This record gives sequence, C-alpha cells and structure tokens, in this order.
Amino acid sequence: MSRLLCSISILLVVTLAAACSPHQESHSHAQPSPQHHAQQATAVVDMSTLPEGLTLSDARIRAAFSGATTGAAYVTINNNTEDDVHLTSVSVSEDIAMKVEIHDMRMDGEMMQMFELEDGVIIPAKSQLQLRPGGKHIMLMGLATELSEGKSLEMTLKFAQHPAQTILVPVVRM
Ligand SMILES: [Cu+2]
Repeated sequence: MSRLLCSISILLVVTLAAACSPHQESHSHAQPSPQHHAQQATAVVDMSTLPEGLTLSDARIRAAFSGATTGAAYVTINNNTEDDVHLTSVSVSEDIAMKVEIHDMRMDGEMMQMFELEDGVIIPAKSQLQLRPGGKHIMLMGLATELSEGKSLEMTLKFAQHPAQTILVPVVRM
C-alpha cells in the first residue's frame, strides 16, 4: 500500500516538475541572476582583504521607534597591526539612510552634544576603537527604512589605506 502511494507521489512530482519547468530553464541555469550573486557576496562580513590583525566585531544598529528619522550604529575596530588605521567614512545604501556621519560626544554646559568627526577617526597601532553608546558612534541620518529589531542592514566602512569593508549589521534592541 505504502509502496503504491509512494510511486503515485513520485509520478505526481515528476509530472508537476515537467509542467512547471520554464521554457528557458537551461538558459537561466547557465546565467545565474547577478543580483542574487551580489547579495550573497556581501551577506557575510568579508574581511579577507584587510591585513591580518585588523578586524571588525560587535557591529550593531540600535532599534528605533517607527517614524524615527535618525539612528545609531556601533562597531568595534581592533587594530592589532603595527600601523595606525584611518577610518575615513561610513556609508549605507540610500534605501537605508540619506547620509551617514561619524559622531563624537562632548559636554556643552550641562548638555551632552553630538558633533561630526569630518575627518573620520584614527585607530592607533595596537589599539581598539569601540564605537559605542555614549561615545563615538555612527549616525544614520534621514532614515529611509525602519530600524526594527531582527533586521540586518549592510554598512560599508571606508579606510584610508585599506579596502572598504561591507558588513551585515543586525538591528538590536539596546
Ligand atoms: Cu550622533
């Protein structure tokens, strides 16, 4: 009985597969979608082109309330090389935010204020830079997407002497 059922379902699958297979199937196999390919290539942190000893860790974006126009992102840059590293800027695609700035904080009277580090940040040799809440951070301005928990967004870090690094950053509640 079960063998009969099994062969019936195999027949069904074969029939369905034949019915559903598009005419240009062999064509699409020969040419995989380039868009899909690009997404896969940037879906993981790719640090293969950074020198050994220069690593990125603890990347996260703070979840924001619906309708927020700005957001904050954080990452730790570990510079275990013999040379200073210069993080010049950070970018995201325009469907995430209009503009990205690197910010620092300072006291202005009683008020804590943020200001832009237009030249980026130098991470001295054998040191670590933590972009973190209350300190230097990455500011996403003119949000074009909701920073809702569970999302992951691509962010690109640009360095003066090293190739840009695109990382996939999770949106987390902080
Ligand atoms: Cu800021």
